[in-house]
Amino acid sequence: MPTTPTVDPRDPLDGEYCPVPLEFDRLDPATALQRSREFRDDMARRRTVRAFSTEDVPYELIENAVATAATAPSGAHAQPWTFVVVSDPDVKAEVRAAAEEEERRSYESRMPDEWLRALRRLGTDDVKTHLTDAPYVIVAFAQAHYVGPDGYTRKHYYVQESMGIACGLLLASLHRAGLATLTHTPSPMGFLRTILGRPRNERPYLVVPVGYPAPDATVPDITRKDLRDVLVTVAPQHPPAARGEAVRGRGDTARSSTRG
Ligand code: IYR
Repeated sequence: MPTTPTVDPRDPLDGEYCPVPLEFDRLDPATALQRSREFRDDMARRRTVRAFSTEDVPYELIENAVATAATAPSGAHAQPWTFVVVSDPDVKAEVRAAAEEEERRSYESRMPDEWLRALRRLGTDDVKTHLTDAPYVIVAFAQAHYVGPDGYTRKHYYVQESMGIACGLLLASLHRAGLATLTHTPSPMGFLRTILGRPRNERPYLVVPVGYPAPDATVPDITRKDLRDVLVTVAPQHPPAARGEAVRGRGDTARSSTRG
């Protein structure tokens, strides 16, 4: 018989399963299709922007994006994230100076040639004007552990995955609100914890400058992969007798098919 772990009152994740009815809106097929297409087409217009206008943006758009990010699923529902929204010009300048110092070293000597070659078509370098031009810089921190007020600690699970999903939602919300973003990862970025005064259990995960694009902003001429190159379906074959006969498409395995 497995032993039932005792509930530790110091641990907010400890507790029994208390089921409540699911609230779920079943969409009619036409509405579902329309919403799905609209979201797909809108997200396809998102571009990573590196040149920002200094024009302010409504704070509520930022707040809503963080609230949306915080709806992400997370390991054991631990919600292991903190989003620090920086608009103070002095703090942005401090972050920029520290980021540029690290990036200078990276571009000059830390990044191997292969990496530098992969970045060439993106037009990046060690000058990070976006960190001071963009009216908001959101820094997402990942909490490796829970730390209670009494010093009680417990590991968080699937932190990388949880953070990735949350930041994806953050970017989607900001884009839907008509704002431009940059997913920026200065490396290493430990300096952010110090500058922003975050506790030791938090690691910087992603820096997201947010604002309107500069009027003369440019983006690289790059394309996204074709759906056929990223989507593999494993669907029943028709007629059923044909099952087991592989239908091969691009990038397929013998067990899968490109048929939807
Ligand atoms: N962190 C550097 C380099 C960089 C790395 C990748 I991977 C990118 O997609 C873009 C940039 C920088 O921010 O410039």
